[in-house]
Amino acid sequence: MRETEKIWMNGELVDWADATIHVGSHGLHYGSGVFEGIRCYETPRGPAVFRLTDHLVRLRNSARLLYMDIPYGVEELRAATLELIGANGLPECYLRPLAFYGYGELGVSAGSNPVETVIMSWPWGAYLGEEGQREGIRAKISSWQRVGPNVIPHVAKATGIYLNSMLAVSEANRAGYDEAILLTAEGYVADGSGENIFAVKDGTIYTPALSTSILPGITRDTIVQIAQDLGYRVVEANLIRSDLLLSDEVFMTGTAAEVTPLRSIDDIELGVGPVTLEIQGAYLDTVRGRSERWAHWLEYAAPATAGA
Ligand code: PPE
Repeated sequence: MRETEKIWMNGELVDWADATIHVGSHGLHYGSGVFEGIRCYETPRGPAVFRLTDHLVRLRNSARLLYMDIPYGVEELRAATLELIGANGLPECYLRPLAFYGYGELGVSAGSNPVETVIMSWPWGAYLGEEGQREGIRAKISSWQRVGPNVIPHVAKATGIYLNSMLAVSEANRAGYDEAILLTAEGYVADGSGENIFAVKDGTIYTPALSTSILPGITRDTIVQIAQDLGYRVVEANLIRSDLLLSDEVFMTGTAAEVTPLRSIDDIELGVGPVTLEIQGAYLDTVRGRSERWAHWLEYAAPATAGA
């Protein structure tokens, strides 16, 4: 991780090195936190955060599912995020808001612990590599099942749930693959360790429904709308692994991963196809402020320079 100057912590900007917590913090012991991953892009009108408010609303909803009251509202966190971007002065960055139960009682029940709220920002390039984004990555179906809706609410972007992702991606990496695809207990395709998944077959685009233990990805929602606007039929479907293996194209989406093609799954070659490349191009045009159609998704960090 490349260090930046400041971190926003509980209402103020502190130096990177000073953003520390006690080892007795609840969130460290039990994974009791919620977080977001957001990207700020350089655009012709200055740095713009992609769908910032939507991400912060998801953060609030994630907290609600963990009985957690974040002491800052969406509007306050929005202002804090923009302030941090200004303070660190990077044209592009990844943003990581995080709220977790802090130091107080130990023991699983977190009722009386304070909630700590932070926002970090740092430069983060292509999540699955520049080459992966261009030439596609090699994925493996995981032996680990995606956490089910009655295990941990998968619509919450909760820190503890990421042990599931960590195991899956570690298994895949150790076996020589770039990324894992997790299935539900019933065998339906859910998502990647940090991405949603799409399959293209005979010109139609398929993606697992929100009920299939997936994170309701903001990039997923973006891609559905962009693809429909480009004239594609997008269908939410229960997909099994062979649906992926017999698709014409498969790609993954996420804030960090953007749109990344899967060139093979379990060593069955798929290659990188034209629909994926068209959608990838349209997505990058959108986040980089080159599309009027979706301009409302960009939240500018420095309104003073807007239109300059
Ligand atoms: N599924 C999972 C499991 C997931 O973690 C992400 C985001 C997505 C789908 C896509 O969601 P969205 O970003 O809203 O389109 N994963 C974050 C990276 C995780 C990591 O820290 O590594 C991200 O992309 O920011």
